[in-house]
Amino acid sequence: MRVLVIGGDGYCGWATALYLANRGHEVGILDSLVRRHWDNELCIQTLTPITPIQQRLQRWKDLTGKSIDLFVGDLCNHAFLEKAMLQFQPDSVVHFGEQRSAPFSMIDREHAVLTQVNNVVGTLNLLYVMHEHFPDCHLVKLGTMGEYGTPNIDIEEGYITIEHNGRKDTLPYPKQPGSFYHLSKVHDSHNIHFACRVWGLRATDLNQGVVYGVLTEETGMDELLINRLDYDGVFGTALNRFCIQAAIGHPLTVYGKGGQTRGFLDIRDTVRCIEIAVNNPASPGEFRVFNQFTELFSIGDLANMVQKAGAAIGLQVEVNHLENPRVELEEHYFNAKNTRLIDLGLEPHFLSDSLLDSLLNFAVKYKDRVDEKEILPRVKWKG
Ligand code: NAD
Ligand code: USQ
Repeated sequence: MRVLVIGGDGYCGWATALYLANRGHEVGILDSLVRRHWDNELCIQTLTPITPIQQRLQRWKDLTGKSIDLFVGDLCNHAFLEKAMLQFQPDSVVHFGEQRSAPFSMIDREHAVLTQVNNVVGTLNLLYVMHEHFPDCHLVKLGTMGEYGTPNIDIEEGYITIEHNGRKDTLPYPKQPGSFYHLSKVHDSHNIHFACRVWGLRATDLNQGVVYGVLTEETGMDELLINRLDYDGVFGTALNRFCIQAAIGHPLTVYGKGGQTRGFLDIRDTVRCIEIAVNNPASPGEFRVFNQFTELFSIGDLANMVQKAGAAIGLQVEVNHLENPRVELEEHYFNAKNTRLIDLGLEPHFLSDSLLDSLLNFAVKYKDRVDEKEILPRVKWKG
């Protein structure tokens, strides 16, 4: 299949583009490289030294003989997007190309607006190009588990059947997101659902949990193919941050009580889930939703696991409970379904199976690149 990976220079997108190319798909990458620009603006760097996209792709070609087409430009520029899609002629579009940090979206009005315009307008442009030129193309869109929030009932995969005043219907699951970023994903989901209903487009919304890990078979082939690994207080995510904090002897930064429970998955499962979605397209007019995570953990549990795994490799890890910069429940019920990808063949990697050690060892290898000033959170939800 011809698969266009939008956001293919980013953490999930880079690993996915190489994985799909290695499994015989014809892959293109479309990316504005804006994430590298945001890193520069915030004066932060990934733990790992990532090379420019052109160099990465040249190395991939030299190693494997496979080329990946590159389109550098902004999804929010409709004319650019239309031209790139007409040139590439995708059967599937995998869309990772958004501003994806909750803290970034909560910095101030400007960053909230930037996040929502970038994400919602980009996705809307894509829907229009698909409607006008590629009505049969399958959209695989990265959503987030955070769209649901933390309701006091079980979370279903996208839809819930409700009985009300003696009548029954299956409706989109209620959304209570926790940041302007997470809200942008809800707006996307509504727009995509509408485009499927009205224009008959086919789409899969992957409500992904927090991704951890850095190595996939392909990104581990060569130092020049290395993936990014964010650890700073804006783009770094919980478990990746904890491992890097442990590696440099910084106390782990648990926000508040640490009872916040989320869905998590290994980046090796991210790439496999995308492959499953691409190989099993939604039907015309179908807006399909999969919850894409493999295990549920509370933040406090994760900190304890990192502490234990650290001790096993000789690291003394302290756990700190910081005042929570976010507004969120710190103790709550959380039980989300995740059977649909497993039914289609996903065989999860589990955190307990040595990943923690390999992630910690990786963090130790690059620890000299860490800027300690960037560890503590610097964005507060209440401003
Ligand atoms: P990332 O920031 O590493 O990568 C995103 C890429 O998209 C970047 O290379 C960026 O330059 C590009 N991009 C952003 N806006 C663009 C635009 N308007 N036009 C073209 N390119 C654009 O993010 P990531 O961690 O790889 O996340 C990818 C997707 O997966 C996001 O949509 C995110 O919401 C979702 N997701 C990520 C995680 C996680 O833990 N990392 C968890 C759940 C969902
Ligand atoms: N947290 C800590 N300490 C830290 C970092 C985070 O306690 O040092 C807590 C947060 O308060 C939150 C939880 O860990 O309760 C998760 O935070 P996170 O920064 O790891 O993840 P989040 O902001 O939710 O966003 C990340 C990705 C986003 C994706 C989302 C999936 O950046 O793109 O959509 O995970 S989910 O969380 O399922 O919505």
